[in-house]
Amino acid sequence: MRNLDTDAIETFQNLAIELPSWAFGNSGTRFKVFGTPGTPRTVEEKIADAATVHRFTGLAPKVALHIPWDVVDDFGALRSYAADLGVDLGTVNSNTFQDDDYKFGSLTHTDKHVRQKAIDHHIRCIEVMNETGSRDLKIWLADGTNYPGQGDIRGRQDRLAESLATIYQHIGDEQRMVLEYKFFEPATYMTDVPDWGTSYAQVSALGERALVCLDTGHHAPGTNIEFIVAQLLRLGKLGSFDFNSRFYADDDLIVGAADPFQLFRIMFEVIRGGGLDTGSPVALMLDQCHNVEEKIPGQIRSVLNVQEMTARALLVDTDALADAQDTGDVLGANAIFMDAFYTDIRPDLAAWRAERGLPADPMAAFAQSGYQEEITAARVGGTQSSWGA
Ligand code: AOS
Ligand code: ZN
Ligand code: ZN
Repeated sequence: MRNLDTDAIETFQNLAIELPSWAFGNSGTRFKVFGTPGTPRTVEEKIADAATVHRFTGLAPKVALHIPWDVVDDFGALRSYAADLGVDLGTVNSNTFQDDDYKFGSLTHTDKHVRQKAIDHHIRCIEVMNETGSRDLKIWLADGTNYPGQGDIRGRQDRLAESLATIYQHIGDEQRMVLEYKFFEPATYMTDVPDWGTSYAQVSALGERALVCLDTGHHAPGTNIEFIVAQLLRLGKLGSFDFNSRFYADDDLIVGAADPFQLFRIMFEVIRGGGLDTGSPVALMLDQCHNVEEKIPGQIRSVLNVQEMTARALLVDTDALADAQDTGDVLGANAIFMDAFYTDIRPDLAAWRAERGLPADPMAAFAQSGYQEEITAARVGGTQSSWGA
């Protein structure tokens, strides 16, 4: 690959992205969920689609599950099914946001029975992980309040800490817990884990196998996300990413679609902080929904976008950059950074794929493969899966 030395190539080749099972189901807004022909009806069909993304890109060897949306009788069998298709089962996502009992909170609820129910759900998720071989339990909470005075902010933090500590006791030696933050939605006044600082404070109190999950769509406009990436890597507490992009809210759009330069800056800091080194503990996941575009090509586009910005970030001449930074050469440093971002590396990536027996143009290869037509014909009857079911 152009201008990449051996170390950079190794870093580049370490890129592996985990796909969310729910990206293959139908999703939408509160106004309408549009169905798509060929949408999976079962967990197995979602995994088959995820494996297809991996087959065409070589970039997506894992599928993240969501409990209870992806519940099956035999998770061990599901693991073998996935392995036969060439992928592993990845992060298990818990769900305490679709049950009436959680109207006023789950792990933070004032009623200890509701808290226990939410804790038990997470313990069940860990049991699933034991069967699927998954390393990570990802917790995103919808807990929060809509009106000032509605809840005791401090009390809710204390209950959250206690609930998380109970769950953490069940995390195995080879497993981890990652706590995702989000500054709004569904709660509108206060979210119980609104920012990286809160997530960091909560997971730091637990132990070294508790880490922060950074969803790129969960920040206020203008937030310098790459700074958060740099800081969490520096602290050794960046466990995983939920990649997506946004224009206005938690849009869950294709990563790199809204702001490729931001993705470049994030990948630069990931690389700078060792997040793509061999054996790195940082899991790169997507958390996306494809409301109007086709789902499998949507996922292919997403992983390719991450790959492309990773390659461009690796093009930064870091020695020259350090010199410029040390000598106060503001514009020189900026130019070195921007040169890499503006380098069109797509032909090099196409050649690199072809050398490895992958399609040079995965989007075109998928379109010509007939897979979409096949699943459209085969997946008739039954209920299409969707985000939330
Ligand atoms: C919610 O906004 C979050 O991004 C979560 O990661 C959530 O678990 C995911 O969207 C699947 O439900
Ligand atoms: Zn997320
Ligand atoms: Zn989100």
